[in-house]
Amino acid sequence: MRQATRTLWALILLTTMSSALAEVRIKDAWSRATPPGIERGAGYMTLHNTGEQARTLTGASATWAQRIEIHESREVDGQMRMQALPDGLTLQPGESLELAPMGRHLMLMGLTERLTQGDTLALTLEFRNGGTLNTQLDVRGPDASTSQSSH
Ligand SMILES: [Cu+2]
Repeated sequence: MRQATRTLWALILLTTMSSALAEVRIKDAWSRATPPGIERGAGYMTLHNTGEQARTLTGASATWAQRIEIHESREVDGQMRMQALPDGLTLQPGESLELAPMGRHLMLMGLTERLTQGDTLALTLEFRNGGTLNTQLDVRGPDASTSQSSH
């Protein structure tokens, strides 16, 4: 009996830890179509924390990419460089954060399929403490940029 109770608690804990984060809203998640033979892409979106606790995006996963990292592009001595942000991105309560070309992005690595304009790709965002959020990336044309989105 006691063993069964313990198992039940473990299950409840697991369920709680992997719960969907309803208080983080995702808007306008998209990516660019990839040319043939290119196994990398970038994902962009706007995140908004409607909750009362800070939330930290630590990564993402998808069936169509081997690995997804959080990166930041910045200009160093006139050249664009990318670096991984292993600590993730923290959203304070009420804060919005934009992942956009030339800035922070999700680096989609080891693509197992070509990203084709018009596709909608399922993506799971991962947050510190086990929260996840399912969203979808709309694949736009190879020249798409933030300014031509959603208007
Ligand atoms: Cu990158």
